[in-house]
Amino acid sequence: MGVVNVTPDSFSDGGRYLDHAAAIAHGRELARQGADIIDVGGESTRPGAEPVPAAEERSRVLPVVEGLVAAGVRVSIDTRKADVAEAAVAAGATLVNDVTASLAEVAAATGAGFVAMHMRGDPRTMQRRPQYDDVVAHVRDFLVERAEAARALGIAEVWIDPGIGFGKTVEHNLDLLANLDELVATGFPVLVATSRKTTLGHLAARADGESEPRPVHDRLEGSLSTAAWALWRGAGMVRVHEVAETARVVRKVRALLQAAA
Ligand code: HH2
Repeated sequence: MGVVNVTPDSFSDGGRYLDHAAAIAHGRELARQGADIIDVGGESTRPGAEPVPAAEERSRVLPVVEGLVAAGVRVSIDTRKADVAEAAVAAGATLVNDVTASLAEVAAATGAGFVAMHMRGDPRTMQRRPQYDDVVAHVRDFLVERAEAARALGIAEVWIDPGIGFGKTVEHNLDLLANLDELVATGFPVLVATSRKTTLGHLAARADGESEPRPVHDRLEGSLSTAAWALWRGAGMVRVHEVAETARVVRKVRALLQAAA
């Protein structure tokens, strides 16, 4: 899954694809590089982000969804709002990627697939001292409950996603990645999105013995190594900004998994 953020303020590519033509060209390029799905979003959910009015979000994403669908690209809509999801599916999107895990009814009514992601709180406040007794069990139980509810509504394609960075400390995120098999064991296909996130800056500093976390544009190795890790541990999809590099890694991981089978 390749990311196209049609926003001025996304944490890693804000402002680069606010122009519709630039966003469509970028999405087409990511598809050419090997993305099976392009995830189009019109509202940043980075920590501290302010919500965007629905009309503004619709006007950012709908022309991009239409342009990509017309080019034969499979599109998912990354939104927290029912009316944005509905309009995007009407424009040809076939997957509702919902960081609040609350839009299953919209997906069911429109015939789209559904991604249920775990987030604690909302983006404005979620990084204020998040705490869990057992983050892996908490996230797994929440996702299974949402995914089963989505299935009960008749949705055939239901993904679960631990929501790396959404109301979680670096240790929580690493714990979730280390125990991904607990999510895989639920039987629902697992989507993992670590690409360029803060935890990777800390992971790189820890692994490489550096005192400062790596900045956002210096996290490619972290993105690739966590994508490889996630796929090896059984994830079915990774959501990434750097598709060409990830696609090359995915092919190697697949070959290794086949050799090990
Ligand atoms: N992360 C982001 C956005 N959407 N969707 C899913 N399913 N899982 C994720 O972890 C996830 C997501 C945040 O990344 P990005 O879109 O690059 O940044 P921003 O929210 O600042 O636009």
